[in-house]
Amino acid sequence: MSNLPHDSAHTHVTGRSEFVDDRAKLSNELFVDVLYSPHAKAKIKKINIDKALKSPGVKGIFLGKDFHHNIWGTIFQDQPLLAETEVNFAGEAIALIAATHPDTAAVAKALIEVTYEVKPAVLSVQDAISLESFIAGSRKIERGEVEKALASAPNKLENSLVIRGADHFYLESNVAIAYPKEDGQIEVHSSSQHPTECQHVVSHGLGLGSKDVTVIVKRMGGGFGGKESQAAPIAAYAALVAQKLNAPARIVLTKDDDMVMTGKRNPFEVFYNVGFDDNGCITALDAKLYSDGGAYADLSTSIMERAMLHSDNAYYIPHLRVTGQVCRTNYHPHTAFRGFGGPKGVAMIEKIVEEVAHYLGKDPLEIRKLNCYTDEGGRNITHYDQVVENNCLPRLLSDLEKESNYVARRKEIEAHNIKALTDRSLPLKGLSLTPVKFGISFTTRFLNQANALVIIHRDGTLQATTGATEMGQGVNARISELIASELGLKRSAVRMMPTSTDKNANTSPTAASSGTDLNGAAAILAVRRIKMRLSELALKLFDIPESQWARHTAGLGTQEEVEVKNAHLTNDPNEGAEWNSGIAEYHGISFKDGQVFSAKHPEKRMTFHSLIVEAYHNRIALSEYAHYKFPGLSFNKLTGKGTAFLYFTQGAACSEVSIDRDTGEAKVTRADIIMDLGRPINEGLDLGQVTGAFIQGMGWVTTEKLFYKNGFLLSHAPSTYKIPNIQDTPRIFNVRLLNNNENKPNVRGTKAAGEPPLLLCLSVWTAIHDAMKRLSPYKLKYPHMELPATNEEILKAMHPELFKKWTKK
Ligand code: MTE
Ligand code: QUE
Ligand code: MOS
Repeated sequence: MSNLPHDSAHTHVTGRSEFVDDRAKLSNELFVDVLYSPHAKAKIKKINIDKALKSPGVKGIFLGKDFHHNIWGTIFQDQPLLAETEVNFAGEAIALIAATHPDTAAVAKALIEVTYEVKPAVLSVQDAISLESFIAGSRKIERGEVEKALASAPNKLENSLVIRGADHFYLESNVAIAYPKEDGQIEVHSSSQHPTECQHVVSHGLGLGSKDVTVIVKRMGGGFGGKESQAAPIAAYAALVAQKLNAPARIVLTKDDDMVMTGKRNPFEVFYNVGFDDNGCITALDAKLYSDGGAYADLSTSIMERAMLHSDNAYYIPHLRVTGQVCRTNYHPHTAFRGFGGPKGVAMIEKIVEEVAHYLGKDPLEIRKLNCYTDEGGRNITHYDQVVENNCLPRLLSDLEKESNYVARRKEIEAHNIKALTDRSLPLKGLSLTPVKFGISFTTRFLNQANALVIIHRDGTLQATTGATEMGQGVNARISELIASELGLKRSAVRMMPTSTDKNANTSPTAASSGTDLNGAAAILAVRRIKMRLSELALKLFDIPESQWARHTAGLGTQEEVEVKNAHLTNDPNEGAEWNSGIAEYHGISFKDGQVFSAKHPEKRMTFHSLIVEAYHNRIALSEYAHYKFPGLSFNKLTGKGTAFLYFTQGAACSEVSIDRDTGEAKVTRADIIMDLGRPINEGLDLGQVTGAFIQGMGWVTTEKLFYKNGFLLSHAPSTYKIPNIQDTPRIFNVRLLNNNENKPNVRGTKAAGEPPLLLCLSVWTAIHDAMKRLSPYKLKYPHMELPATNEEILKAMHPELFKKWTKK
């Protein structure tokens, strides 16, 4: 384990990191602007581009008909690249304007005349349900006898929860530059988590073979799921202009346009019936999940599936039925966002736990511990029949209870809130501790594969590429560290090169937190094959006087070459080493600190560089390519049963909030987090992911609220959309990693860190409820609030009578 800085830290902070729009402008380059619909639903009766075409500096205007295939979609191909006859959301692209300058493009855009016939739009999950406006069918995952268990439960609660969306708010908006190359080829530089998807959408859209489209992703200025599917049409827009006008074409969305055009985290509405005994042991749960998919399918069905698979979170619920239905509305197609469906499923069950505790007058932590998955009594099997291996949850709960000083603080807060009831100048305080268990793997099995290419140059430095894309999470730092460590080199000896579809094809999106797990494993397999050959060579060289080595003699043609077997290309991840126990060793040869030596006779040694030079002169291949897939996945989407995940990343957070009585503002005054990330590759990067994800999640559950008017997003800039800033972070913020050496299935015993800690933000949301519980209206009734619990939402809960006249129904 290391603690090296992010490989781009120094170029980021000095402004020298290259993002797509930093690429120098070519002299004939064109700028592409997008005209989109202001209406959520309308028929397009006419598009008149005549005036716009005559505008100075305009080189072309393109419509849906200009694409070879005007259709795309990640799971279902249901979405036009450019709307032709109808628009189904406000922000849906209709026309592309190619001009010599962004300003001239904007002038021309205003001259395009679109005649709409505005239609009634579906603008809520409720409306979609009553109109049966759905995307794909309803899904169900079920265990036990839910009806019976509910009927016989001593206590029952029935309720619902509204969960709203959130914008990804990556710093770099969607962007692409397409270069026309000889013989009809196109090269696209994109800010995408999924270059292969961009390649496919571009080639299909333009009527080219994939062989003629290369998509390159050097890095993103953040993705967070927002650039998993939705970067692809942007790439296609640039590519279309480049193809039609035979000139480089650059499209750079403004923040406002990006926010209006692209989908967000899916809003959800969930309905549940829960049965529990007098101790608070949950015996039955019947949950119905509805999500707002927006106008097109995008990834919403997979997101729903993950929500259903996370409706248990950390709890064993013997009789559990969860159904899921994606609704079709007239909002931008909602999409992947850190956690995918997980946060929605977990929000529901954590709210249920809080309600059960409130109903029984118990501390919610007691209910959590009581229902937590344990290895005893068969209470370690999920509703989809996967065994929870390496279960750290009980330990996380009890460790964090101690470390956060939960019991004492609970008492203090109780005493404080009693004072606050009579002294309104005091804030209300709340405390909550929530766990997370997040399954690592794509639930779509075929996506759980990756490939890597590793190259050793003759000076002993390396380049590597995989299908993984760098979005700030540090996947390049981690993979280069894995490669370097196998060869006993410093990380700085390995350069990760831009992700490119001409080197790594048929890749999956860098998503589901599995970027390092999948691509890092492929990279290790590749480097181990080279290492196998190098080890055999070293073993043989140690018995040959150096004067006879090929580098000295080969020029004269006098020396026999050392023959080395080509490492057999199996797909066994354990090739030569326990996956979990670290570095592989072959032929008793060790690689350490830039040296290669016999483990038994360490005096027999040479430098790594020297070995590489010798390998070259003996005509030994110094590059390798490998493919890797997660083993053991058996989830069946039809039955909703099986091993869906390679393992679970787990964690727990304890948050304290302080609520201003006049403004409803909730401040997180303290947060304590323990995360189980197995055996980290780079602890600093992992702590960064945990901290960042938690704060990003805090925004979702507190201040980030999307305001729409007739389906058009009004809050499309930081002035109206409030993400957390540095003052919003907890003043006391203790984050540590659990020491866990037992994650056998994954590369080096690590656990993915990207998404799981986001779900810990729910402790903030439940802590806000915890504070509200002290107020008189909520002695018996649970203080139901939406997610996010914005200042307004909290004020409304504090003073329901004052808000009556503004509240519908
Ligand atoms: N961290 C940063 N800095 N920027 C990002 O865009 N995306 C998150 C997470 N951490 C993201 C991030 C999401 S949604 C995922 S799925 C993972 O990173 C993807 O990368 P990984 O699989 O390499 O962890
Ligand atoms: C988590 C994810 C994804 C997922 C499933 C998860 C994801 C994703 C897909 C997906 C599914 C079907 C497809 C496809 C992608 O599934 O990011 O192209 O045909 O893209 O559990 O993050
Ligand atoms: Mo992350 S939501 O899987 O890109």
